[in-house]
Amino acid sequence: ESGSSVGEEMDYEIVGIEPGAGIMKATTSAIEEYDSLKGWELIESSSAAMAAELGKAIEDEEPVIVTGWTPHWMFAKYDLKYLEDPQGLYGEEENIETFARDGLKEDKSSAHTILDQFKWSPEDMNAVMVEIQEGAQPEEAAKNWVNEHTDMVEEWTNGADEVEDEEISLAYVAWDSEIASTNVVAQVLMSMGYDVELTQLDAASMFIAVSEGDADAMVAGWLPITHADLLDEYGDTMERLGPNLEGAKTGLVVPSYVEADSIEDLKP
Ligand code: PBE
Repeated sequence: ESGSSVGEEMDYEIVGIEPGAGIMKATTSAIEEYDSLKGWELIESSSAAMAAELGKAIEDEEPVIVTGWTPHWMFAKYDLKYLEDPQGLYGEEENIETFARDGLKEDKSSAHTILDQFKWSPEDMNAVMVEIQEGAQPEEAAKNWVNEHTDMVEEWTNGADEVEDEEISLAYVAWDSEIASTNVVAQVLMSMGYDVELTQLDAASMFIAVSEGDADAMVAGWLPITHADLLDEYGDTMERLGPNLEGAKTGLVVPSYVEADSIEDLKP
């Protein structure tokens, strides 16, 4: 075959996000496990910079490969595909799960009830993400979504009493999906009278904060694969409240014009 390979055109670089994200660990394994990724490099970046690089490459019609996930607004904005992962390193479907610190149920039962009942769909999360991407402040987009979905919010707050002068802290990571979910939950807790503090951390620090009781809860645990190591390490010292979203996914993502369908189609 003549001409440059897809890999060559991409400089054998995968555009990553924040170090510490599960998808960065999975991609490091992928580079070790797939012969087709021999010699490729995973570039540490941030979620925002990754999305910007993807957008720029698409504008220039150049090949690019990023660590991606759904729900994410970039699938609404661009024509993208996941590269097949025959070795299953990124897992199949992921759930996003809610975790509370031990004792939250006794200390702040109303918030605990709401966190336990919080559950929405990828489409719901996507709507909030798209509005933020189009320029709305996260609080504003979350407030709008909450105002337009009173039926769902009623389900989440069912059986929870309004409170006065109570504080609650939520830890999250600056992934677009978690900015959306955490702000929506914050708006609902605020509507019930809570004074909500949001703390932005990296993935491990988020698990540590909840496990040590420095944060009351988080809605950002991706399982069974993405945060499996963190669950292993900190899961015993927190309360697992179960999925708040089903049907999430992570993997290597390319614009649909890239001539590869599987990780195995890339060339070392
Ligand atoms: N993500 C988004 C995270 C979980 C949520 C896929 C970037 C991660 O890889 O840890």
